[in-house]
Amino acid sequence: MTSQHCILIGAPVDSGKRRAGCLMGPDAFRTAGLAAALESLGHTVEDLGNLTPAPYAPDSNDGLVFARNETIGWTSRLAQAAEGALEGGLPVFLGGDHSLSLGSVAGAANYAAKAGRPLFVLWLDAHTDFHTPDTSDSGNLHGTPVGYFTGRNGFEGFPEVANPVPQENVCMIGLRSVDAQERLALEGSSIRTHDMRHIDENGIAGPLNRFLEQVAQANGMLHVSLDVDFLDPSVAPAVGTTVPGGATVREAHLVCEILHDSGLMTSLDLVELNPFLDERGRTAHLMVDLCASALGRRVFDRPTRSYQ
Ligand code: 4U7
Ligand code: MN
Ligand code: MN
Ligand code: MN
Repeated sequence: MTSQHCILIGAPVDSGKRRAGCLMGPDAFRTAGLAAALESLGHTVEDLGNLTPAPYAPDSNDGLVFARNETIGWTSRLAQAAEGALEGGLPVFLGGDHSLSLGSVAGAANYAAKAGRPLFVLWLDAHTDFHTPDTSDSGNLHGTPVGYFTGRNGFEGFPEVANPVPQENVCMIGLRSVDAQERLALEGSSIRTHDMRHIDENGIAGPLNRFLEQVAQANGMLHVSLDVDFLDPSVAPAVGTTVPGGATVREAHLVCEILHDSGLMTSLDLVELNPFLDERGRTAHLMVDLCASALGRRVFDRPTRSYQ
């Protein structure tokens, strides 16, 4: 197994929605033993501690969009951090709500552009997060990262997206809550969307393997964004946006195991954990176990599949 240098980046982002608690996420991941789990797999681990947002103007919060300026501050800080950390290893962003991915993915895209490689994004989520601040009914920016990093309009005041991720390079798995405006925009896009019915009928490995083949053929970098609500709330209750009918524990592990075997993942977000809503740390532990699977934990070795 190839050993990696894992760079843990705490991002206690809580500005992406009104219900507080995700700011406790990074410390919950640490408490659940993330660093030790990765070290036991032979990796080296460097924990950069928790980031703070770049300076931002106070938010009045009198309009629909919540904490816009604070999220702008986080976005520029996180983009910088992602671009920098990719120089030295595999960044693992410990969220924080999903608005952190405006920055983590934009920064990964900048790094990929410098390296002359395309960036691909695997979005594991109940939601598509394809809103813009103009289309969102809730005004919660954790529903907008994919809109942002694919270069949709409506993000005035946010750092300019220098290297938008092409829609063809985005694959979503786990979907079961898509708003009308997102559906409309997705219909005119080439983002690959796999809803839970698709997983029920076909299994989860097929669509993932097809996507990974595309990444490998393009010599792409791969950013994986894992939202806690990808999982069924019965096994992962520590999330504000529970949607029944999510991935099982085994489906989620299989995704992570396949990701590891592919050798293609270059950065990872663990997002939307709200420890305030957890039951004796079970969701934090499950997320840590999934991260360990993505970095090589397995029961038995098996022949490696080639994606080239
Ligand atoms: B998450 C929602 F209306 N679409 O925009 C919205 F259903 O990062 C949910 O995936 C967004 O958890 C969920 O508020 C964002 C809603
Ligand atoms: Mn999300
Ligand atoms: Mn979600
Ligand atoms: Mn959520």
